[in-house]
Amino acid sequence: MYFDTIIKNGTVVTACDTFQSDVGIRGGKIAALAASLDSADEIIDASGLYVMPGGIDSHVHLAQPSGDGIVMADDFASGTLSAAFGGNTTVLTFCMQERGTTLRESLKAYHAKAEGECYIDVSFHLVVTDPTSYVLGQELPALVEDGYTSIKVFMTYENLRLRDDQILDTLDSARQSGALVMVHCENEDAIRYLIGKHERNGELAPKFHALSRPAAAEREATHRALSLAEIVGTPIVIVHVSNRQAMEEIERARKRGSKVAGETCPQYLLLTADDLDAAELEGAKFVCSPPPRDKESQEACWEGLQSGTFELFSSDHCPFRYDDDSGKLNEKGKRHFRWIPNGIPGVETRLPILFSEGVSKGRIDINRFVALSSTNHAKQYGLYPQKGTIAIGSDADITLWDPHKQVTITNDILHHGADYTPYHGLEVVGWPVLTMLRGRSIIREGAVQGTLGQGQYLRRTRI
Ligand code: DUC
Ligand code: ZN
Ligand code: ZN
Repeated sequence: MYFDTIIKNGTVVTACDTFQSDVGIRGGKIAALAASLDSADEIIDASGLYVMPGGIDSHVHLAQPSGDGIVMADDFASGTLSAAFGGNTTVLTFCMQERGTTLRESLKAYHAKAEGECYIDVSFHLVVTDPTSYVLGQELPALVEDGYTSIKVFMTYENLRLRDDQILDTLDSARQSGALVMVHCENEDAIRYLIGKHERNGELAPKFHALSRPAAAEREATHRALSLAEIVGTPIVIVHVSNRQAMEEIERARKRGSKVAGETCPQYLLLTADDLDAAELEGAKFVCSPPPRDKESQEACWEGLQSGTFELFSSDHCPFRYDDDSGKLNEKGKRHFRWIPNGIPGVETRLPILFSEGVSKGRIDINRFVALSSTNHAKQYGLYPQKGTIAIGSDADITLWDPHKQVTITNDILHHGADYTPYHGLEVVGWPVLTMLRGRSIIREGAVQGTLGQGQYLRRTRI
């Protein structure tokens, strides 16, 4: 058999197996796995490298309007390029419904932003902020049919949050149409109470962001989201879990029979609330929600990645520039933590961090790495087996990984639009050396080989 490309001499890794095999690619798909393949237009030597399914990051924010003169640091072009440099071949981003508009209107705007602007494949989660009877009764069922099979709801932020009755209605609509609901769990009323208290005390530095969003506010909302989902009888994903108390809520709900997936992110493994207390206003670089906690919480999150409390490891890439009037240090943000935009960059560093801190340091094995960073995302969000594995018939979305390459993370080696990385100075072992999308190299040895617009929009199936 003749192939377009053969990847030779590599070690293929999937979520369950590790084996020596050549990979034959034809028409953008994996066409053969065999001990030795020879005839192809191009032969790529993968000696000493892992041949893994491309990373799938199912929690990425790109080009979201952020109001008040704040601008997200990545659009679809820079965000998907940065993701590709980090070994990813698919990102799932958010399409944010603005209150007073419909989901279709929001989708039109996001498709216009993404069209022709992506280096890798993308698909959108729908953020429901205005669950009218039209949105839940008419739009959502039709959109699920059209392949928009996941939605996100917020329990915090005044302009985004849903009340419990709205969450119940949204969960019910999702149950009927087969959509999966992701929930941002933090108790808005408790947070507003604490923000008010800090304000009255004149406590306005970045570190008070973390103090106004304690683990108890996350735990309570996690418990409530799980209870509401149990009452409706529909599966949910608890996103960006930061601490043990919230994890225990997930585990308890599972013991009661609920179908719930858990997600955690690099910031909860490597950062703590102390980072928000850095000198001057440097702490603003680490403002995200839920905030990073403490060393014990980091340990808990590792345990969750090992034990299965978490199936998903995502970046929650939500980039803002630091030293910029339209970013973290906007005029109001310099004076009050409340106005520092929430979110940190991380789409390019997610895989190296999980590999280095997880696999190289012996906390997880390489198959668990693939499951947490690719396969489970594809399964959870209706892309499997087209994406997320190395199997005959799957898209040839492949990352070649050098397990020994040592890299010190600094912002100048990254390709996102932010002017900093929260992981500055981190030394990692293991780095992607080639990212291939549907059989075409996009990034090879640190150089761009792909073209803008080669990424496609992915319709997804119900799970
Ligand atoms: N939630 C997210 O999922 N990302 C960034 C900010 C937030 O609150
Ligand atoms: Zn969130
Ligand atoms: Zn997010």
